[in-house]
Parts: sequence; structure tokens; C-alpha cells
Amino acid sequence: MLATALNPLNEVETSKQESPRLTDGFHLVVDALKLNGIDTIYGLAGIPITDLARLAQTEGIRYIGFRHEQSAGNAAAIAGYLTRKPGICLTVSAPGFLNGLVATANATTNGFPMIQISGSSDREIVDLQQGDYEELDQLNAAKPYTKAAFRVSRPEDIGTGIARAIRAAVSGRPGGVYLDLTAEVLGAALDADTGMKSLVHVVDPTPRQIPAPDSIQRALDLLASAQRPLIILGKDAAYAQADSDIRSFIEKTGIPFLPMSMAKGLLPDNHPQSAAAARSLVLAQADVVMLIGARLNWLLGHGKAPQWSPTAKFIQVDISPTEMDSNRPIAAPIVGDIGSAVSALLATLKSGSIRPSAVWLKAITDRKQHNAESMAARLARNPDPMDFYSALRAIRDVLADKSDVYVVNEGANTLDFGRNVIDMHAPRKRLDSGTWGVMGIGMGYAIGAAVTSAKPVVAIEGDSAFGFCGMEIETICRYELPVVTVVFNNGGIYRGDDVNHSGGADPSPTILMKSARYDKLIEAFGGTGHHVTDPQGLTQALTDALASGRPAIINCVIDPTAGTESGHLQSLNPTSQIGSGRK
Ligand code: ADP
Ligand code: TZD
Ligand code: MG
Repeated sequence: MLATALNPLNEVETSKQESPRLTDGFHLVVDALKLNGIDTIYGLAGIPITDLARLAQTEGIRYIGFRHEQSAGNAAAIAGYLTRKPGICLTVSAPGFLNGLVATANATTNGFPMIQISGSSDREIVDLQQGDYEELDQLNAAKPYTKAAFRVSRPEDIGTGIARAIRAAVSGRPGGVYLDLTAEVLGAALDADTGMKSLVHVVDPTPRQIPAPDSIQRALDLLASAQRPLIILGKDAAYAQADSDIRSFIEKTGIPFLPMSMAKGLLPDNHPQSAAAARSLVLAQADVVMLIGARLNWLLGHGKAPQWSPTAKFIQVDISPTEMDSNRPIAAPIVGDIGSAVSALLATLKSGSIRPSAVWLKAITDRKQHNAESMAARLARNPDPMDFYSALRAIRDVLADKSDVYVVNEGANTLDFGRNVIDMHAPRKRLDSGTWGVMGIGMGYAIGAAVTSAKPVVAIEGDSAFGFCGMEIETICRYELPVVTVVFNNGGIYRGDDVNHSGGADPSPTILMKSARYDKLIEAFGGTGHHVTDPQGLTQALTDALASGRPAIINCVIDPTAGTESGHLQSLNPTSQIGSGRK
């Protein structure tokens, strides 16, 4: 039931207003969110949004309160990705707003639909820079980092503001949207009928965008001409929730596919057509490449040599027309939503018209087998202390028959090895640092996944990565979420053995405390801590933690010398040519 506008006589209203025929900004925001099916807010309370959070909860919206706005924003963003509804992050003015804005910017970069709603201070004082409490020109600060930014300055515009924010977040390429609500608007009273009439129910917020039939035919013709075709599935192939059509197109054409990290599991990683274990071979040798919901950004070497063949031709399925030709010319653009595009491809496909060459398929199979053998050998070792492989092997084996478990993953080596070792068997279950390679998403994503699904989450975190968001374990315990956090404790950023070349007593810039007992942290909040030093211990701890369905942290001791600087991104890490003291 809507808070007041549709029920002006409700209890909250009558106790606070002199006239039962009045509503106010707080109520209208809650009414507008509920009218549009928003059922959860991730936030951090304070002036001027405390009463908004409280009222939302009173009115049946689930409110999840965080310890830092960045994690609230990350939770909202991933909730948006998982549900295709905008995730809502609620922040206070100025510093709280800025803390949350990093997550909103990350959502924009990754294409996750979210709305950061922030209270803001008095316009008159902010604009004259007269020094208000938490003074900041938030609307203009948000603009460069968001897909869209709006401010509501009159209570009767709240409905429109929320409608525009919802449309901006989920239509086309999704993204982070900012909605500024001044303290004045929140507190302003309005006639309840006028308020009710001002609300907007957003009809068809994510309209299908059906691609032109000739673009479908052009792409199929190009695929038919290919000897060595390849399909790359990006995270938005998973977001589109067109799982069975995508699978059917891949299986009917027999084209090998490569999942980007968050698309892992859209088709199971052990699918015979997966070329993941032959990645460098297929990138270098494919002659026609079809991108579905993936960008040719740094994660794909911009589509250029030496990773790619200079003569390869590209097909790109993307909702954003301006993505085409961004890094390499796109011979066959398909502009539309993935669901509509793949169903049109299937409907137009003539049986037997696309045939990857037998030589190509054999080359991939051979390379996969060769790489799988060397991976198996690396995974079989049992060094003491554990390295990334032996620890991840234990996690992989525990998760092998648990396809409902979400895997959150961040760090450098912890991320890069984790992506390669942990197979995914179901779509949208792997959530990681994404397009920005950002640290600190772990606990927010874990909370967002657990809240939206009520399913277990295993967060595999570098010890540095965990530090960015670690206080949210209190949030996890407070809401009793089934999140198990495994901290890969190698005593540092990348490695735990770097030295201070000045000879001084301070640790090197990349060093963290090797003896840290991250497991003890969660005990302060009633969760369960495990300290493990070998794969058997890790297997047991993870099995027990998942069986309990309760919050846990596993402090997983990893050899400080096992990682490499920058993980797999060494080529992006500039180093001093004349010596910086690095080994
Ligand atoms: P990855 O990091 O997995 O490679 P990216 O985030 O780089 O994925 O790319 C995802 C692409 O998918 C973006 O270019 C975005 O415009 C596009 N996209 C988002 N939603 C849809 C959709 N529903 N249909 C088609 N394309 C989409
Ligand atoms: N700050 C933010 C917000 N994002 C970043 N990516 C970084 C800093 C730089 N950075 C990386 O790119 S990875 C990383 C940092 C600090 C942490 C790596 O250490 P880790 O993982 O302990 O998390 P490994 O397993 O030790 O490599
Ligand atoms: Mg580390």
C-alpha cells in the first residue's frame, strides 16, 4: 500500500500532520518508489534523509544500512545488475554523497542500473557558498560520473524526478543515475490529492529495441563466410537474461565461445564449445568475431594486435549505437537489445549455413587439452604455505556441486587466478572488479547478491581488497546474511615480501600485516572465524561455513612470495627505467 498519497488516512500521516489531507516530500518519495516496484534501499542514514530511511522501512521497503556509502552503492549497483531493476542507494549530503558517488561512477562504467538518491543542503546557501552544513553543489559534482543527474526542487516534481531516474538507469545501456533531493523538498508539505496525482508509474522502463532485419542478415552472412568464427559473451549477455536463446544460437551454429569474467556460467564453463582454456589462441586466430554484450576495451586488448589478428572482422551486438567502431571497425553492427537480437538471429539462421572449419575446432580442442593438463599439474601441487592454486583448488572443489552459490572475487592475483580456477555453472553468479578493475566492491556486491537472492555467497578477497570494505562484515552479521568471506592473506598488495630499500623501519608501500588474523574480526560481531593454513583446513572451513548458512570469515594463509606484481596486468604497470628500488 502506498504511504499516504493513495491512503491519506494512514497512521504515520495522521500522527505527523495536522491535516490528514496533506502529504510531504518524504512520503512522496516512498510512494513513488513503491509505485514502481522498488522493494529495497541500500543506504546510510543522517541529515536530511534519516526520516526517509525510517519511513521507507515503515512502509515495507527493505532498508539495508551500511557502514560506508561506497559499499551501499556497490550493493545497489549489483542488485540492479542481478534484477534488471534499478538498485537504490540513499546517502546524506556532501561527504556521504561523495562516498557513494564512487560506486555510482563504477556502476556507470560497468553499465549497472542504479540510482543514488542523496539529500542535499539549502540551495540558497550552497549556491552563494555561505558555508552551510555539508555544503556541496552535488548535482554538478555528479554529472561527469553518471549517466544522468536530476534535481527535484518542488515536492510536486518528485514523481517525475523518480520516473526519469528509473528510465535513465535501466533503458538503453544501463548506468548510474543521480537524484538530488533538497532537505527543503523532503520536508515540504503538499495537498495529498495533488501529491498522489503527481506520481508516475513508469510504463515499460526497459523497452525492447529490436534490431533492423538487414543488420541480422549481414551478421549471419559474415558468420557463414568464416572459417574460424568466435563468439565473445560479455557481462551484459548475462544481464539480458536471454540465457536459453544465447545457448541455442551457440549450439546450433557450433561456434566456439569465450566468456568475459562476469559472463562465466551463462553457458557452463565445462561446455564443450567453451574456448576459455584456449583464450590466446582464439583471440589471435579468429577470422570473424561476434561480440555479444562485451566491449572491445582494455580487457580485450582493444581488439588490436598483437592479441588479435589484424585481418579479423567483427560483428557487435550492443544496445548502444555509439559503441560501434570504438576500437576496431565493426563490419556488422547489430544495434538492439540482446534478447531481441539473439531471437532474430535464431529466427533468421538457416540450418547448416554456418560451419566453423574442422581444423579450427581441432586446434581449439588440442590447445584446451594442453592447457588443461598444465593447469591440472599446477593445481595438483601442495606447497606449504599454500599458493593461489592450491587454495583455489580447495574452493573450486567445495563449490563444484553448488551452482546456486554466488562467487564475488577481487584482488590482483586473487582475482586473476580465481577467474581461471573457479568454474561457474550458472549465469550471473560471478561478480567481480569489472571494467575498472576496482578494489572494494567485495562486501557490497556480496551483500547485494545475498539480499536480492537469499542464496549463499562466497567472497574470495585479496587481503588488500578486503581492507577497502571490511567493516561491512558488521552489516553482514547484523542482517545475518549467508556470506562467507575468504581472505587470501599473502601479506600485501600483490606479494608480501617486498622490502623498504631506504633501509628505514617502515614497511614497503605494498606490504600489509602478514600476521593479521582477519578471522578474529568477525567474532566481534558474532560471526564465525576460521584460520586455515592448508587446503584440507580450507575445505573443511568452507564446507562448515556454507552448511551453517551464517556469516563467516576464513583467514587463508598464502605464501607471500606466490603472487606477481599487478597480477596478470604487468604490461600496464609502468616502472622506472632508471631504478626505483624495486627488485
Ligand atoms: P564485459 O566487461 O563483460 O566485456 P562490458 O561492460 O564491457 O562487458 O560490455 C557490455 C556491453 O553490453 C556494453 O557495451 C553495453 O552497451 C551493452 N549492453 C548492455 N545492456 C544491453 C542489452 N540489454 N542489450 C544489448 N547490449 C547491452
Ligand atoms: N584502489 C582502488 C580503488 N582500486 C585499485 N585497483 C587499486 C587501488 C590498485 N590495486 C589493484 O589494482 S589490485 C590491488 C590494488 C590496491 C590490491 C591487490 O592486493 P590484494 O590481492 O591483496 O587484494 P593479491 O592477491 O595480493 O594480488
Ligand atoms: Mg594480497
